[in-house]
Amino acid sequence: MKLESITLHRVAMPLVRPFETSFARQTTRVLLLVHVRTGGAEGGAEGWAECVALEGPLYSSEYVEGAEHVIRHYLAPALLAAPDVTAETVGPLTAFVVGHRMAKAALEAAVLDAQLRASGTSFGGYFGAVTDWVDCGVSVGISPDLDTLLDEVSGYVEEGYRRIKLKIKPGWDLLPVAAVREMIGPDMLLQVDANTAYTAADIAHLAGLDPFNLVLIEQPFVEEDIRTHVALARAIATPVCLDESIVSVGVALDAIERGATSIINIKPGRVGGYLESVRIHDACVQHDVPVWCGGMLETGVGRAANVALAALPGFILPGDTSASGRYYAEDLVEEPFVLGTGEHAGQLAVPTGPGTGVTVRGDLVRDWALADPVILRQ
Ligand code: SMG
Ligand code: MG
Repeated sequence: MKLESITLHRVAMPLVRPFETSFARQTTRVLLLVHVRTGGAEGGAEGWAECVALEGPLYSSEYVEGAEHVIRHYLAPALLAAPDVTAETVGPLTAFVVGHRMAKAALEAAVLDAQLRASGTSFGGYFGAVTDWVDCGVSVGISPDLDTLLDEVSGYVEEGYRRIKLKIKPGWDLLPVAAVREMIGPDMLLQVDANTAYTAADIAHLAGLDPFNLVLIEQPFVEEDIRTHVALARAIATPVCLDESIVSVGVALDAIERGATSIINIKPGRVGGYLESVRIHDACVQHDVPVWCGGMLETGVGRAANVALAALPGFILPGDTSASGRYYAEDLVEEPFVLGTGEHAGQLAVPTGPGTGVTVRGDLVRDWALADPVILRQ
């Protein structure tokens, strides 16, 4: 396909409740949407994607304005100049730029959406989805107090979520975990995420999580520090799962072989795209390492693609693929994600339409715009 234009939309969407992690408290999701149009013989295909970078460089070094800048000045010009672009060539065509994986992932996903809409294939079909429904978990932020936390968690349990993830940090760990485990009972899947808030000096303290039978502890130490994750994995019974550290299939394999992680959180934005995500999935299946799909407070645009990815066979743990209503009163797509009922309680249906299978609501993209769209052409 020849790319005719790449349009960037910066929007701000109010969250239904504040989301607090060890690094920030968010009340609004500021995000970048990428819209591509193709020309050439196929003519007129369109694709949409969402860049998962947060407003500030707090979860990762990437952030919304930085992603917009690198797309405008480096990535988009390379793609717009290429005579033929497919999702499979976005990686090679943009490899001259170091890092900026979230920005690259958004471009790759938008091109993939256009390509698959043109051929009438769904994301799930393209990835090799093996199921029509995926198990959903929910990520619960740090609360002002235990009562508020228990209220929030019990609401999610009633809604049917199949797994609870608690955000933790020093000073907010053993007590909330104990209280939630007591409330939800011994069988409900429960895990924690520290977003790099601990250090090697906390290993003995983190062993205090072992009695609560957690599915995993996610990313307690800084992203470059594989060694301390190895030490923790040797010292505690709770499985260690890396998120921030895993930026490619090579890093994933290295971390697995060194014993730093026995479960992997796959976030397509963090690893540079859905194609690299599928490669990580395949490598993990080969090594018998379970994977699950992470979340970045996506709108329906990114969620649709994540749910399709989570339908691959290695995604055996529920993902942070929650329903639209967990985040937004009104989602950006015409088909908001709603949890199933009956045997599909706590699950989301994998979209089946061409591309992501969802339709972006142009009215909301305009209503929530933070700036005029940026239209890039060759
Ligand atoms: O999308 O439900 C979601 C959020 C899941 O906890 C979540 N994401 O480290 O895994 C993580 C965080 C990163 C984003 S925090 C704004
Ligand atoms: Mg995480």
